[in-house]
Amino acid sequence: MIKPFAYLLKTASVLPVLFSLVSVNLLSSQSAHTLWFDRPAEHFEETLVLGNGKAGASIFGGVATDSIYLNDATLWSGEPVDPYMNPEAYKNLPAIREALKNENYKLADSLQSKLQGSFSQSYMPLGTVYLNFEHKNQPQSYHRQLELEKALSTVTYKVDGITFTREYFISHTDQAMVIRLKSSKKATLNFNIGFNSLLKYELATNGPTLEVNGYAPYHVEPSYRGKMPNPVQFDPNRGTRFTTLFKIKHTDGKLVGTDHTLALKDATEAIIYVSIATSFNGFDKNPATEGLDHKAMASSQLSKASSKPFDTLFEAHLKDHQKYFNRVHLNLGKTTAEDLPTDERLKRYAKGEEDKNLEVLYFQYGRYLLISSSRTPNVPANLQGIWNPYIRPPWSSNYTLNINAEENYWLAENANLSEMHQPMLGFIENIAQTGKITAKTFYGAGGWAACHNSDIWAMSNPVGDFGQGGINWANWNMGGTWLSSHLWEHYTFSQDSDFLKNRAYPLLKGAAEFCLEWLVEDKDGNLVTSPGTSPENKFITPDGYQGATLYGSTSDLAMIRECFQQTIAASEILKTDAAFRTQLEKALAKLYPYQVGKKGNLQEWYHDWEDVDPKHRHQSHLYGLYPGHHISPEKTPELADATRTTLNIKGDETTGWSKGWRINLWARLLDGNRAYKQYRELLRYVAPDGVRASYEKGGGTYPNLFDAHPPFQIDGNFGGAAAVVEMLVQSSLQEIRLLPALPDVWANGSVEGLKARGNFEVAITWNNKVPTKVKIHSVTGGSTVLKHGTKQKELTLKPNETVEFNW
Ligand code: FUC
Repeated sequence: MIKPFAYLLKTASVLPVLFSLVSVNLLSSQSAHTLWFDRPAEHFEETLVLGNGKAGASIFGGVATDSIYLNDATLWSGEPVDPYMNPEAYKNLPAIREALKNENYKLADSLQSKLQGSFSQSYMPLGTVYLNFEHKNQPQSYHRQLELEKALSTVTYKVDGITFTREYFISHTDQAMVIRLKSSKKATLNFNIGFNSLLKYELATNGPTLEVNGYAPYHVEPSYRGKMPNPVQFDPNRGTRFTTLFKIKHTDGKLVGTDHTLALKDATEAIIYVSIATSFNGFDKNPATEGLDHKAMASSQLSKASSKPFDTLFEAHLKDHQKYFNRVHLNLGKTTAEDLPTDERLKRYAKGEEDKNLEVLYFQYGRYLLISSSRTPNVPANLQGIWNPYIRPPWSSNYTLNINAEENYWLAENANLSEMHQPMLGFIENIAQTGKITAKTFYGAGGWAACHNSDIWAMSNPVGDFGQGGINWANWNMGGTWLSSHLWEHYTFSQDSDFLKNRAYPLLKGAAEFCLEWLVEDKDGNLVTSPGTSPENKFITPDGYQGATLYGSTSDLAMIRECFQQTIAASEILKTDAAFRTQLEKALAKLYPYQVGKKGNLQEWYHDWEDVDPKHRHQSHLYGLYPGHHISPEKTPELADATRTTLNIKGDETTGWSKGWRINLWARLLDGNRAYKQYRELLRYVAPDGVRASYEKGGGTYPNLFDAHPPFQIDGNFGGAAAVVEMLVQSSLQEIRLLPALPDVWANGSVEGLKARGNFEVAITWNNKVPTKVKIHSVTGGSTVLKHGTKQKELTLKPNETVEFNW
């Protein structure tokens, strides 16, 4: 329990210039690391969420009934995709290219609809567990919280003078959710467990265990297709199967089982163990006929976990979680903010009040969410991480590759959670397999390609239901090109040359091969994509046509540029493929160059055309500035100016993920105050509004600190957290910039454990915006140059060597 006054006294005594970074954070840990409320959740966006990277729980913490939404990262609708779904689509390319040559954009748009395949499948809700209590009277002193450092949620309240406590965590080590219930007075704990689900399922009790067996739909239509006949299709012989087991262990009282519930009467303490398993057995295995034995897995997990006492399970859980969470400490200096429930705190902050620990909390919450949602091999965090109660979730809660899936992983390396990047890296290996067929059948090219959407089946084809999808989003085909940058980024941070050689390079090469074959010459001999689009935007031609299909879209070329540069760098490091490298270098030199438009903006289209929506949330043509590296104020000042003008034309009002991206863009433009302004806006309070949310209202943050696109979409959480790092440390394989975009309001502070390229860990203490002490730890050995302002310092360190000095 938080004691607000004790906490205030402790924080007030913290001097920001202390170099002992760890102790500073221990002192300020309460409100920088804890979410809390004085009442139960009414809405999903008020729940406190837990996850072990596979199983997820959203806890309402109700008094008479506690509802907990359960999820499993591997429970999706659908079955393996047929990548040959439109085997002759590529035959339409000559006609599209001809239309573009003739500047007939309308015809090009209509022909592009022939380059579409099926939609992705959706991430499924597993079900809701209900804990029903026999409380007759109103509760008092209600408190529920989530401690990020412990990955532990707690609910406490009093009824009739008796204190009731519930503690919840989900162990990765033991693959089980554990709930301990206690009452302060003997034999007053009375509750039963119930379950229901939007999926097909059966319930049975077996001694102290409630058993659920069910299956997911084999097909779900995306929510944005609206009302249509039969959008959710079940077949008992198709789709992913699941088993969920609940076991009650009690020291006293009496257990009573009915067909559908388990009840415990007159107990003082009890533990509920929850075990979940699905039949998902990889993207290319039929989950009904070639699936894993989910029943055996669930029961073995349950028997192992329930043979251990609560404390043993919790200690192992804590050790595992803190191995990752405790790597990074951030202190932004003295705060005067009072300790309020998290929603009140957000509302107060929205009025412009200071709350530095809320800014730290949002950053650490991003790290917490990634640890909690990204630990399943080949199954990255989706649009909602792993937390989803809807059977037709917003945008299918899928992997949206034109920004969202990648943004989820922007903090993985720099916020020192490289292990959590692995599910995404494994997923890229899968999608490169279906993507080989997509490249060939849709685009007549070698290598591999992926498009706008994907799912657990690693689908890579352009979506749209064979001609129904909007060209401005459905036909984009740079998903593989963008994804491949994650392989290179993982290498630059980890310096893992085995990974580069055996896993990354073949995939980078395949992505580059696709681009090389996809490029064609324009009338002046420049290389361009044709057809191309710019994610979700539309242009207006001089004669007034509003279209999406053109040649040489800036974002296509930006992504290809970055992909070629990274593949060239990788082949140089590996001393391989000299001939292919030369091909890439030649193509790079011939790419249609960036253009600065009449407004001083970075042109989004080949021609200097107007946009249908100049304030559009997507800004893919700025890719070279962030997440790419080929535009910067230092290396390409004119282009950096043009990106700044584009951002100013767009204005700051935008959705959650888009804001997360813009903060990073402003940080790369070295404008800390503008980045901070947008960070504050990302933390703007948004009331819970479920799937009815409309994004015209702009993005922000829900009471439980979930990002509001709106609706809830987790990418803004991750993008915002990544941007905090980008304000404090930026790096390349040659240098580390200290405090490159520090906002004025963060004039004093300290950070420890951030990662820089070259596999360095960075700690900085700063005062009046200038570093005072710096500590660099080299994990694998190597050289770098530290920079701040005009000052710089060269460093060469041995593996595992640490240096610490006054700046
Ligand atoms: C793209 C975006 C939307 C949303 C969706 C998941 O279509 O334009 O804003 O993020 O993906």
